[in-house]
Amino acid sequence: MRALITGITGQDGSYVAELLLDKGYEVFGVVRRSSVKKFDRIEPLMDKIKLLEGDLTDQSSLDSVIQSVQPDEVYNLAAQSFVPVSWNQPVLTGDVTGLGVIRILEAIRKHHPQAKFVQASSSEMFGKVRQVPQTEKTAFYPRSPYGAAKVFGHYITVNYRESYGMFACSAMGFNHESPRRGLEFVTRKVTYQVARIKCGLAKNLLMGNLEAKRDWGFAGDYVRAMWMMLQQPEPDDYVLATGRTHSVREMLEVAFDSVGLDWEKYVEIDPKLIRPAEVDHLCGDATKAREKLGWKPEVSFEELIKMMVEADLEAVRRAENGHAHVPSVRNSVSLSESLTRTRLDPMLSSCSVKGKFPDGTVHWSKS
Ligand code: NDP
Ligand code: GDR
Repeated sequence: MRALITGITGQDGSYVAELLLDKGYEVFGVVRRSSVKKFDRIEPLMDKIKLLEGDLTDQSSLDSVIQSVQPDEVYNLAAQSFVPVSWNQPVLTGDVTGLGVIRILEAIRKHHPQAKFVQASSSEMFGKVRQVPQTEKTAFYPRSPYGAAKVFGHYITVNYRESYGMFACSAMGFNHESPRRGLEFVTRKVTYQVARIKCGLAKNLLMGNLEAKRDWGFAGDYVRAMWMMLQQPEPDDYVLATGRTHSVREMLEVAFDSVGLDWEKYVEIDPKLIRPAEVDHLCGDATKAREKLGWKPEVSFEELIKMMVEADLEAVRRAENGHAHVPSVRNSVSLSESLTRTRLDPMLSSCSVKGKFPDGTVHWSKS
């Protein structure tokens, strides 16, 4: 079997690639050209996967990729995925995260229509939620350019399935995290800074809205569900969620508690990190995925946050011992910085892979 993954350099892309290689797939990834290579997450897989240049904003590159690979399965994970950036770069976000979906679907329709396709849709589509918990049938009310672009991506996936009979599925994913999460997302921002505080390298943590609630799961569990969706006799859409919700405040508590610290002594609110419009309360109902796919998430919220803190502690300690470079990520990220700092991850980009964490994720040391 041949699989093509867009966004293979991202968090989910690296987990999907690993999963499919384990299952004996031939794995191809689409990467965009950049002056600095950002292959850190897939470094251990580099001799087993094939990378092709392409960009979701460029139809001709996607046409060529589909024509040359002729994949059995396509995982469309590429996106401008950081919500705050979508207010700063709304047109780019619409182009990549929204129109990018139709470009890849068009490439498949024209050049290899039998390929099975899964779109990484998002709980951000539910936004100002109309119903708790959210199911596949809950009405959408996106609260950011990112959420609106994902609504387009979702509906165009459904439309290509219904218009052309394509095997196109939408994975309506709630927040999923891991030690490979980008440093700008709230869980990783917290676990990384907790590790630095514990090691005496930082004194405080600036945060935005602590009352927002998210349904957080482990990325490894969610990519397994995407694969399961493509093994079904019929294409369909599935909510992927744990069904449990926690506030950012609770997440802080778990993260600081895990290293014996009191979060209230370190956390300060920076009003600049509050979003123009917030998604207050996400909680997914994954009954359909459980009943039809036989899927259920295996890592609990507490296990997830502890796993991330542990991984960050190990990385920071290795750095302290001179085995790796510690990023001097400034704690006081201003709004403009947070809006423009898309995926700056200096630790990961300046390090090479030296081994694996207990969850199978890679860790890093100075190259
Ligand atoms: P990441 O931000 O970690 O990865 C995004 C990927 O998209 C990167 O590989 C990036 O490449 C690539 N990309 C960005 N722009 C382009 C472009 N113009 N052309 C080609 N590739 C591009 O995201 P995640 O792995 O966390 O998420 C994967 C997908 O799932 C995304 O679509 C996201 O919106 C969606 N999603 C994620 C959830 C989560 O909680 N993680 C929940 C719901 C949906 P590069 O390395 O070059 O920047
Ligand atoms: P989200 O994830 O916007 O849900 O999108 P993120 O981790 O960025 O924010 C979650 C919640 O935490 C609040 N928050 C902060 N967030 C960040 N990043 N930094 C902070 O300092 C901070 N303080 C409080 C936010 O306001 C928000 O309520 C993620 C992405 O992966 C999307 O691509 C994906 O589609 C959705 O999850 C489901």
